[in-house]
Amino acid sequence: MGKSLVYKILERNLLSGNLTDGSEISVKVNQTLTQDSTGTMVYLQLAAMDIQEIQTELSVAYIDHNTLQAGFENADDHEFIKTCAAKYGIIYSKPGNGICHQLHLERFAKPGQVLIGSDSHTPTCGGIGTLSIGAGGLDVAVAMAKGYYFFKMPKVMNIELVGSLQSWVSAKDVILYILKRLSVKGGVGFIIEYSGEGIRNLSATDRATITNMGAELGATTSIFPSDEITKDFLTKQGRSQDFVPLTADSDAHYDEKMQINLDEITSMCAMPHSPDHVKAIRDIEVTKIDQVAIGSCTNSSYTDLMKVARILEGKKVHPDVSLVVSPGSSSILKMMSDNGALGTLIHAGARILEAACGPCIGMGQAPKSKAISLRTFNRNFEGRCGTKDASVFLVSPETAACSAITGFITDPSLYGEKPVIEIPKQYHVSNHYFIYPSEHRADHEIVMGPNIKPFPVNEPLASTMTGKILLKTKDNVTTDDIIPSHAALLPFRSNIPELSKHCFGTIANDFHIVAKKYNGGFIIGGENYGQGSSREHAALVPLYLGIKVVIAKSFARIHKANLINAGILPLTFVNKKDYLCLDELDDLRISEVLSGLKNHKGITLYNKTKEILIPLQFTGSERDAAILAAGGYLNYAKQSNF
Ligand code: MIC
Ligand code: SF4
Repeated sequence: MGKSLVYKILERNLLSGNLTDGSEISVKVNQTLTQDSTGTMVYLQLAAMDIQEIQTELSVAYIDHNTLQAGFENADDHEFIKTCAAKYGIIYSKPGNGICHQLHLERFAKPGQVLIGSDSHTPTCGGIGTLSIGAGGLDVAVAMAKGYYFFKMPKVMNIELVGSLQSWVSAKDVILYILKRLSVKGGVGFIIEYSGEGIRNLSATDRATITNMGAELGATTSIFPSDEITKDFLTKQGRSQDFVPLTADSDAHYDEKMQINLDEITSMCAMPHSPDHVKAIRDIEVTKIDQVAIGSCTNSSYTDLMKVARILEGKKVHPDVSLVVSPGSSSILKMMSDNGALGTLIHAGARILEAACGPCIGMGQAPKSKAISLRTFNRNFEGRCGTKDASVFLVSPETAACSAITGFITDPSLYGEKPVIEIPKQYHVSNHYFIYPSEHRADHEIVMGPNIKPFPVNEPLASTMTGKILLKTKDNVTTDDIIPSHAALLPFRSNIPELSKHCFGTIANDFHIVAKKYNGGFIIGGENYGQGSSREHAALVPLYLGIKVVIAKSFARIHKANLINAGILPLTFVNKKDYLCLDELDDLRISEVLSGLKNHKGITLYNKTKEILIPLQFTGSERDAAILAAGGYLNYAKQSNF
């Protein structure tokens, strides 16, 4: 039996364990990336590890999420990250340079390497054959400090793409179509590997759009082979030397297989408030729109934005629509400024934003109350745009641009001739926004402004834990629900005490008050608890508020790892229907926790209020159990020297 592409890369980087489904492995990490909203925590943790310099071949600290300097807080965070980068030997990407995933794809990612990033959309670089995984901040700090990453070997799913895309249909429609078929849980426990003759019709950035939104499927990562198209992209970025050809063997073994005929896909739209709530645009009723936002790590490449400019050429944005465009990188912005496309967008009435995440993470451009906002982004969770009662629809750049002109959600195929884009022979490449580390690292002092507060560190796990249920949630609770991210809160990503006042703010306003009143306690979750982002604040803030245990029907991968790293016990129901036997403010007790974890015996929950016993289980590795017993990864690291 031949090897999959995933198997080949992991085999080359394997440090411990074996590559069978479900076993814990550790791999050598070649590259890491961080961005500012998770980065401050990563660098506080890295500093706590007391290292001299990083062990990875290349690490980059991007500033892209929070570039709006409405107070001193963000500037403090940026300076802190910049000085850490200089001290430890990390490349620093200044604000304005662009979105981490787009920039990393353009400048640094290499086919066949392993990249770990403190952002859930790190798999974007899978578009050029990099095995790129989104992880919690502490995992990324450890990857930099020690050069390795531990995770549970996922299953590998092969998606074979056949046929070719219809006119006006693009990569975004492909991934929305896959989300419709598989749902936000469909990729959980899998790495998705694409193959088939259909991939020949997808550019490197098209492929990156698809791997980017593999995060929304819940997949560990997604990857495309590295072929002539990859080579062409790298060559145009001035990096032909980074190309290596990489494909799966023709008789490769996969745990699951699926075939998708690209010809069958039409323009798609993810309806509010979930990326898998997908419909074909032709099946949606005529919907008038208020805002169109184009950009984000999903759709901000040169080709995406050039398509938009061509569609808007000689046209005018509808009077009732606000169109905002944020390029993925400063290079794209420069090329569009040089070739006149920027002028075309401005002439049509678009608002041009900085090359950054911007509206995707609610940093500005919150739409008006009850607005209908059409976005080329990857997430449309309730309230994420900054306006609680707004409805966000996710679409392709083609659909977004045509709709901006007509003023309602428009199937682009009804619009006329598809624009033809000329790809330049060479992309603009500039180093002016990067600061490369110097030789004299020891001379650098880390600067910590008043916005940077210490992060909470847990205590070793107690064998008996008691407390009340402080909150019971429904299925698919997102990290945005646990710790909302918007313009008012993002400046406090390095300030856990301040952030804690907003924990679960969108679903239980007074959660932090209740948590303080009862001195912490338990949270009960439904399926896929903690889906969405990699932000470890969704574990650190509950830790700060005294949460000891989260019991759910199932957990999202990165969030579960973040809970373990924080020393919060993630348990699941043996019988999911027992979820119904727990109510808010019930008094709970679990005992013999340590032996239960160690021997995989299971843990029994006693609901004192209802006088019933409920069987629970812990589904982590032995190493996870040891981390929990020590009270989180940092304590564990001190005890065991990792
Ligand atoms: C997001 O898209 O929600 C973010 C902001 O990029 C997050 C990281 C974070 O919460 O800081 C992600 O996706 O991991
Ligand atoms: Fe930035 Fe949005 Fe991408 Fe997150 S999903 S990295 S906020 S552009």
